[in-house]
Amino acid sequence: MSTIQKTAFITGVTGQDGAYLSEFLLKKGYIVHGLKRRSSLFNTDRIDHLYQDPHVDHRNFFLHYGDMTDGTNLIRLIKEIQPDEIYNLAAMSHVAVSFETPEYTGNADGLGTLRILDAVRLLGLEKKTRIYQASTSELYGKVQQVPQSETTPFYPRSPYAVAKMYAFWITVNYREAYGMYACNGILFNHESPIRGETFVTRKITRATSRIALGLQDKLYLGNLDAKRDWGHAKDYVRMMWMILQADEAEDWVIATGKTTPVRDFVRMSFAEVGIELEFKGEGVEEKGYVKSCSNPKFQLEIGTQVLAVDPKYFRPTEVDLLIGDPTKAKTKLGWECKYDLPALVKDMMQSDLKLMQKDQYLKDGGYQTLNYFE
Ligand code: NDP
Ligand code: GDR
Repeated sequence: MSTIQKTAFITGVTGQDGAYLSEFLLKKGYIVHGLKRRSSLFNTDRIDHLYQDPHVDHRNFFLHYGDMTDGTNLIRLIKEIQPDEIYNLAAMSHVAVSFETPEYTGNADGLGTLRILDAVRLLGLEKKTRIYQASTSELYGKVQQVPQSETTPFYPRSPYAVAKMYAFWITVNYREAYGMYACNGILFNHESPIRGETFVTRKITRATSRIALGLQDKLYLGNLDAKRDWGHAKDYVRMMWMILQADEAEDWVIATGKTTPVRDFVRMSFAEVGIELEFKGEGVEEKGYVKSCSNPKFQLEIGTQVLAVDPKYFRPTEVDLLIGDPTKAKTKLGWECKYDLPALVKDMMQSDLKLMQKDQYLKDGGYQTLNYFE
């Protein structure tokens, strides 16, 4: 039985989701084109295992330079690639950083989405090209109702979320105005061993590994009370693809349906290396201490302080509670999560422990290691 080989264009291919999605689509037999930014150093760590020598025949993975703020570049690329599916994952994706760079965030995350949609329209590809827009649970922002579903009203709480709200509605508008197959996946937080190092989960699993190995003394965090619905990125990229295979273009919530405070994520990460923590104090005075250490490999004394709150990580406006209702995706598309939170924490901790052991060898050999804890 012969099947027609599909072509996908992924913006944000060098990011966490772009890397997992590329792998997923290549395994499905797609030709994958990715948009990467020019940077002064290589920025392709997450996709280096997929890289193909440009001088060999029969390649199915291509990278193109470009930027979400450069409309002519996007039009030219989409014209050349003629994609069956576009996954618009590129974004300045850090909520706290968006308060520092609000105009750029609006341009890349909000107008960038318009540039993709309008390129497809301009090129007359409305009936050929399906578009996935990376929408976010940050749209819900200030808690109005839980669990949050496709019908929950939005109340964005950061320049990032406001930009993504424009992107959400312009996607809906182009679907309704021009009959385009364009969908929003409203994804709740999803993490993995290749999560960016400054998002809270990865910051925690990296620091926990470093503290256990004696490479770092303390972990500084902001709001420990924030609650997030955390899933595994591998489960979520599968859903991006499923969304574009559905008969009708719609918007979908993807979440686990469970929520956990940041403090408990810390607790679970330390538990993975046999360290039990106890928390004392409140607000900015809260601290975390070693209560017991059952793993003889790690020499942490009982009572050692390993966690402190630094108010510099507080946000001007916070999103306190996210918990998604994925009923629609489960019933209409048959989506299921393979990873629960303990499995996610285990996966991240195993990976970061290995990574930090490398740092330990380097340090023991007299080499400098990365000492950046943002
Ligand atoms: P990452 O931050 O890991 O990746 C973002 C990607 O966008 C990177 O490839 C980055 O390039 C690229 N990028 C940033 N700005 C530009 C620009 N101006 N032009 C071109 N490319 C750009 O994010 P994730 O993989 O975690 O998330 C993917 C998408 O999903 C994002 O849009 C995010 O906002 C959204 N999202 C993520 C969730 C999550 O929990 N992970 C939840 C809900 C939505 P570079 O590598 O060069 O920095
Ligand atoms: P979020 O993820 O803002 O939900 O956005 P992040 O991991 O940055 O924060 C989650 C919660 O943890 C609290 N927090 C800290 N956060 C960071 N980064 N660093 C800290 O030291 C720290 N201490 C406490 C935060 O205040 C927050 O409440 C992510 C991104 O991937 C977005 O692109 C995506 O849209 C949403 O998830 C869904």
